[in-house]
Amino acid sequence: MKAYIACISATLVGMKSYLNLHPEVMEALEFGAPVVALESTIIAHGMPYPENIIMAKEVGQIIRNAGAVPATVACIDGKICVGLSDAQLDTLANTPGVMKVSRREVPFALAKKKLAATTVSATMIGAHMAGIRVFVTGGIGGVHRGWADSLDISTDLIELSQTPVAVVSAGAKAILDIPATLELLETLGVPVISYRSSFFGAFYSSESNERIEMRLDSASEIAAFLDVKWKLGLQGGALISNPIPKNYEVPKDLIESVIKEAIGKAHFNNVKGKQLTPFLLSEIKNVTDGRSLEANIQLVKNNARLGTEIAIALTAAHQ
Ligand code: PSU
Ligand code: MN
Repeated sequence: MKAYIACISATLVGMKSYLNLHPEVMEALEFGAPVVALESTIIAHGMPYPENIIMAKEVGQIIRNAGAVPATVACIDGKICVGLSDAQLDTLANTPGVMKVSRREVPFALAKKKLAATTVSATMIGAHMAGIRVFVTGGIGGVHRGWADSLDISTDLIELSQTPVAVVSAGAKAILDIPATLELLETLGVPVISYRSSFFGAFYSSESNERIEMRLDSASEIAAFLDVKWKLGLQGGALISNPIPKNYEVPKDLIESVIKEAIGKAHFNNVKGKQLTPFLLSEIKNVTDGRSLEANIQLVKNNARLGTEIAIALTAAHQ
């Protein structure tokens, strides 16, 4: 028993030596105040400069105004940093060649002291190590169209099945095979909660064609759901689909032809693996004359508002 405890605490000490909490985040967590995690891939690879840094700062402000502490996650100087300074956000936003890390690359980025942006999976890992239970992104990665040939399935889905963090997302990116993404989430036992809609969000558009059974209409109901799931000891997180507000959406038919064209261009240029998602997002932005980028920014802000409400409701439930 003693050896077992020594082993566990050695693991914790080891883990903590790679974790760097921003003092504001540490203080909030110590006092049980609400904290909302944010990812950095969306900054370094998901949007161009300077829209990316403007978005990052505005989203942080939205979370603060609503009563929580924002904690962007990234790998910097050999640490998983949870909560970044403005200078660190600036560096991530405008340094060329920032690495994109998901679960498997995190140890490489730390051991080699790379400047690395965390995807949904790596951000969930950082959030969980810090003790944060709510994480806001734009749209999770999922099963790519043509998966039967490429086997390109984002590790975000596997992470959701094993790491206890709730991820607020505008459904899944429309560039994906959405029905297949939902099937795999079901197989993996990941709850998909739909906020104020009976349909799964399609990122740029508020509704995909996929119905969601578990609809909840308030942040407190979502917090209650999460509380039950975690009290039952059921492993993993949950995906909260929060549709983009209708006034900012790009209609499904319009975006679909743009997506098909972008996927064709990716094939032609042999763009694959982790380069594929950033390539498609940037192509779609160019073809829509920035309309898709504006939608992306607005949906992240919308997710930040809901994520903060959930984080507050969760801390209230635990007091
Ligand atoms: N949400 C956005 N833009 C993004 C992403 C999410 O609005 O760029 C990122 C997330 O980091 C997600 C990644 O984990 O896209 C998916 O990458 P891949 O398809 O290579 O797994
Ligand atoms: Mn992939």
